[in-house]
This record gives sequence, C-alpha cells and structure tokens, in this order.
Amino acid sequence: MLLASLNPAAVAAGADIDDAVRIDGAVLSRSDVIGAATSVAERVASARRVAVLAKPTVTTVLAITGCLIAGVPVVPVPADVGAAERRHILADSEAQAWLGELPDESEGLPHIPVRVHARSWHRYAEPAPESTAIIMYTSGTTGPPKGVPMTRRAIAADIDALAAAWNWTAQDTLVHGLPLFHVHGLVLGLLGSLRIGNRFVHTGKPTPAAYAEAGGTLYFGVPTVWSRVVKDIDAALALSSARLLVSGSAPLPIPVFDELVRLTGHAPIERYGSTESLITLSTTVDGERRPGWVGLPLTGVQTRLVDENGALVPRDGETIGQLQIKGPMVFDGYLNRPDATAAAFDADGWYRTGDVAVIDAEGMHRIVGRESVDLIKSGGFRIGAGEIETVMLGHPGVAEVAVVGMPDDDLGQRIVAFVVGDAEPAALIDFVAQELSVHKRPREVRLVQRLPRNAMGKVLKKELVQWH
Ligand code: MCA
Ligand code: AMP
Repeated sequence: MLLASLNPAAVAAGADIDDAVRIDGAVLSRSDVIGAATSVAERVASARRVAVLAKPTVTTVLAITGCLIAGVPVVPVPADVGAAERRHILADSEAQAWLGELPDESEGLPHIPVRVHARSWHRYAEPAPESTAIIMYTSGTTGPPKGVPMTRRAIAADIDALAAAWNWTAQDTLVHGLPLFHVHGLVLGLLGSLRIGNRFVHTGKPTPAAYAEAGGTLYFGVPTVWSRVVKDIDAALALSSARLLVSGSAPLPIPVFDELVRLTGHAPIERYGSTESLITLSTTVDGERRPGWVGLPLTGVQTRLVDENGALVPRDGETIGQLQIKGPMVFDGYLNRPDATAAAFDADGWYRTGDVAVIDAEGMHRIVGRESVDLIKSGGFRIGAGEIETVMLGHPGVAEVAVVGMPDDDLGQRIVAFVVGDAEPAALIDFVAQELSVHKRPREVRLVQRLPRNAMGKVLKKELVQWH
C-alpha cells in the first residue's frame, strides 16, 4: 500500500492514533483520515483526473488522500495561483472537476465538495504501482509549467529510501509549514507521514516560532526557513530537542548550517532532488553531514557527471560536470510534452538534472549551480524566467524585459525584472501576481534604457546580474 499507515484492517485492530494529522487548527486521528478520505474516494472514483487547490487545510489533506485511495490522479494547484497559470494547468491536465476548495474562478469546471465529517468504510483495492498518483506542475526555463506525472511506485521508492537514510519511523513527529503543491511539502511531508505512520504537523506558515512550538522530532524546511530560524535564537534553541533537521529544495548557505549546529546542536541533513526525480541524494543519520554538500545517492540511485560532449568527468571532488541521474523515483516523462521529455533524457535513459555538480572519491555530491540562468530558486520555489517574461510582455507598458534571479541572503535568489518601457513597477508586479502565482511576482522591477545583448540579440543575463 502506498499510504501504508491508512490500512483499515490494521486500524480496526488497534493501530489508530488520535493525532495522525494536525493542520489549520484541526486534529485528525488515523481512522478519521481513512473514513473521511474514503468518503472522498467514493465521490471521485469515476473521475479521470481532478484538480485540488492545495491550501494547507484539512480539506486538501482529505481531497488528495481520497484521490490516492480511489486511484484518481490528482493535480495539486498552487494555493496562490493566478489566472493564466490556472487556465494552463486545467487545460493541460484535463482535470474534470475541482475537488475541495474552490478558487476565485472555477474556469467552468464542476465542483466536488469535501465533507470533512463524512465517513465511509468501503475498501478499495490498491491501485497498480505504475499508475499515476499525482500530476505536479513545475517551471522550465521557458514557456508555461510542465506536468510531471508521478507513479505510486516512484513515490513509495523515494519515501522508503529517505526513511532508510534518516531512520524515519512511526515514532517520529514530522513538522513543516511548506506548501502542499510541491514535492517537499506534499510528497515527502504529508504522503511520507501517511506511508511511514508518524504524526504529521503542518504549521500553516513555516515561521521559526511555529516550528519551535510544534515539538516535533523531524523538521523539514527550505533554506530560507532555516536562515530565519537561526536569526530567532529562542526558536533555534527550542529545536535542540528535535531528532533531525532536514534542509532541501535549494542550497543551504554554509553560515546557516554552522549557526544551526551552534544553536541547536544539530548538523542539518541536506538532501537534493527535483519534481522530476523526487529526492535522490541525501546525507544520512549516521554518516557525514558536510556543510555545502548534499550527500550520497539514496537506495537504487545512480549518478554521474558528464561534460558538454557527454564524456564522463572524474569523481575527484573538484571537477565540475552536468549531473545525470537514474533511479526508481525518477519520472518517465512530462505530460503532453514529448519534446521536453526527449530533451530531459539521454539515449541510455539518464535524466539530465540541469544542475552542475562535483562528486568526491567517497561519492559525496556538491551542487555547484544550475546550467541555465533562466531557472530561478527563490525561497525554495522553482520559477522560470521565461514564463514571467512572457506575461510581462503582454502588458502594454513593456517593450522589452529580462527576468533574473539576483543573490539574496534570505531567499537565495530574488526575482528582479529589468524592463524597457513606461509601465509603473508596482502595477507590473501586481499584473504578474494576477496571471501567474503570487510567489512568481518580481520583488523588484527596474526600468532601464536598454538591455545588454549579444550580436545575435540574446540578452546577456549574467552581465545584467553582475552590473547590478
Ligand atoms: C513577497 N511579498 C511581496 C512580494 N513578494 N510583497 C510585494 N511585492 C513582492 N514582490 C510579501 C509576501 O506576500 C509576504 O507578505 C512578505 O512579503 C514576505 O514574503 P516572503 O519573503 O516571500 O516570505 P514568506 O511569504 O514568509 O515566504 C517564504 C517561504 C516561502 C515561507 C520560505 O518562500 C515558501 O513557502 N517556500 C517554500 C517553497 C517550497 O516548498 N519549495 C519546494 C519545491 P505577508 O507576510 O503579508 O504574507 S522543491 C521540491 O519540492 C523538491 C523536490 C525538493 O528538493 O524539495
Ligand atoms: P524543484 O523541481 O522545485 O524541486 O527544483 C529542483 C531544483 O532545485 C534542482 O534541480 C536544484 O537546482 C535545486 N535543489 C533542490 N535541492 C537542492 C539542494 N539541496 N541544494 C541545491 N539545490 C537544490
């Protein structure tokens, strides 16, 4: 079973816990989750695909769990989604209904409400391991986000490999306050907990105070969360009673790693992955945790580094190469995008991560950066520069635009748009927030006379970042 702790027979035989899931002020026992999510399953069982506006609520937990019980692929939609992105996700995924929360605009789709207090004890057969559990949308360098279908097999393999690396057990209480529309918060956090059978606490927002109050053993955060924690000494001290602090989704700055050690007594676990591959590398509970390094391949994972010609690069801890990965958690291809799928794999089936890395003689990996400047990581969110540029060019006050990620102490990178035109910066920022997701809006719009371009007319983004 993918969600192994939600086994009705075991729960009926006494394997219930009162506080399996805490979220948005509510507490659900394991039998509450089974009964209510099975009731959702009955209502969606005939659907081909449904969309869930993934706010951090009980409704979202039950909606997604219900789809997984029924074997209906679920499309988590960013809670702060804007109009153009919403239309794209719905059209591309062919979702047939909104399950649970309704967005401002339903785009003509029917609504299936989630009844939080309804219960069903119907038993569903476990869907096939190769069937699609989730279709998650993620940004590329250009164009609208691409759908990544995740099989039940891949999700199970990833959670089990992480459980082995971290000694993650049913005795843990896992705490995080991350979005439920990405791998980190949803697949690892929520589904991981429902598979392993540990208590799960969602803090709403991942503030240092909320983490400190939650009393967990296992904490997940993006680097922005950890850099805020180390600035809040009381919160950091409270986390010393935890078992493991885990960082991922973006590079953890070495000073933040060191401060976590100093204040909490814990060297954080770092792990690396992507929407396409799930998590593939991690430091381990009883292995070395080296600041700036993301660890070893998880069970079943193979990695290699290649140069621009595809030749292997030595594992000497210094030579940089393009990171390629194989493993049971890696996806099979994008939804409706054979072109992008073909580009993502080489002829031998290695997944091209788009990251550049080094590997040392012990097999430890350090992520050096992205191959493309057009994929931005801000606060752990993956954001495509091209997607924002396309939207901004649709504004009458924008003649030319280049979007870049500028270094930022808190967010890793912050989105800055350089614009040739006469638009009002604040209005442009709002325009992006309305069309895409709020978290994709530029922090800053800078009006410039011209953009630096090469002889072919291509904007020189590295120069743009350096100049400013
Ligand atoms: C933000 N604000 C703005 C602007 N941007 N105001 C005006 N103009 C802007 N351009 C506002 C916000 O609305 C907020 O207001 C306030 O400024 C602070 O914003 P921010 O600095 O963004 O902080 P935050 O809202 O607290 O968000 C930080 C965060 C968030 C909580 C760390 O970025 C986050 O949830 N990140 C997690 C992303 C994630 O889970 N990624 C995983 C994907 P107000 O305070 O009023 O709200 S990666 C993945 O899944 C893989 C596989 C992996 O490896 O894990
Ligand atoms: P996403 O699909 O949102 O998970 O983004 C995946 C990308 O996030 C990866 O290709 C990396 O560029 C970056 N990433 C994820 N985890 C880490 C990490 N621990 N260190 C550095 N970069 C990371």
